[in-house]
Amino acid sequence: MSTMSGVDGTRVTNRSSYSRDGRTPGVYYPADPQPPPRAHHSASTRTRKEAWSGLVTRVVTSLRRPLPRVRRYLALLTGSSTSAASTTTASNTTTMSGAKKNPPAPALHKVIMVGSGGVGKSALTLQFMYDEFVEDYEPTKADSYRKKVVLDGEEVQIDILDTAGQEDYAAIRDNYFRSGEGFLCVFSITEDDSFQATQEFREQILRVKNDEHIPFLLVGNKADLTERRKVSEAEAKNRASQWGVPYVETSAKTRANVDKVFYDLMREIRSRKLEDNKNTNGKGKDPGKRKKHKCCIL
Ligand SMILES: Nc1nc2c(ncn2[C@@H]2O[C@H](COP(=O)(O)OP(=O)(O)O)[C@@H](O)[C@H]2O)c(=O)[nH]1
Ligand SMILES: [Mg+2]
Repeated sequence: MSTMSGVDGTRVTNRSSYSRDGRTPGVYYPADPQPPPRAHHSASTRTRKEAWSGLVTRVVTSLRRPLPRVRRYLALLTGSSTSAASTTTASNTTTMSGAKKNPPAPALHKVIMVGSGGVGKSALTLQFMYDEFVEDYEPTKADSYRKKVVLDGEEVQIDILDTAGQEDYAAIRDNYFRSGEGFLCVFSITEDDSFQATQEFREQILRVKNDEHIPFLLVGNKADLTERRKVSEAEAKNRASQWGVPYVETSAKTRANVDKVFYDLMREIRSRKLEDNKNTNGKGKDPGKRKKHKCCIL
């Protein structure tokens, strides 16, 4: 092995022996009329066939490297192609959609409290909402409350409209009723007038909703005041069965059956919505056919 300096001063290292004229193959000497042929072009070291096959190999290798990436991009763009590409696409979609999609909002069930003043509509609502019995609640105040609850393992929201006072104006009252999906019709077992008034509330609701199967519970409140009872359980049950609705006695004071009336009503609303959905999907009967209550113009 020897080391020589080339014309430009760069070091040239040659492991082969010198050629006969003492020059190193592959090195250009300015005295030459033509640069000498490059060593690998020499027919003596490599045949023409080998040169071609080497060139083809290099081209194929350089093309092969970016191909998988190009193929993957194409697959993403067209949504098709190789199994590897479709697996990537599918898993990306799942991840991306899983991360982007918001969880569905819990179902909202709208409940309306109706009944004469002083029967305990607000006391029942506040007991259900905040677990407390309010002795002196503002009698003329109408309020709406919303709470997340778990109904048979499913998280739902209940919206309670506690009506009062304004329902004297028919237009306002009708608007309230129209927005309701279910009704708790409350009377006090200590006051017969409040029991009689339930008949009118029922009629108003049926007229506005035009649906005699609207989710509805008859509620006899103040059940703790047994010594002051004026409305018998049998009488109330009889009316409820005439209407085809459940009758439940409650006490906002002791909390007896408070949760029950709200949860039972939500269950009715929920199954009613499911039934309506089935009907609108064309699998059941026409929801209009269920509405049997007719307006009577006198
Ligand atoms: N003992 C007893 N008193 C009740 C009960 N529910 C309500 N009250 C009382 O009855 C009064 C009227 O109740 P309120 O909820 O304001 O009636 P609303 O007008 O229907 O909303 C209040 O003084 C309450 O404390 C109950 O279940 N038992
Ligand atoms: Mg009230």
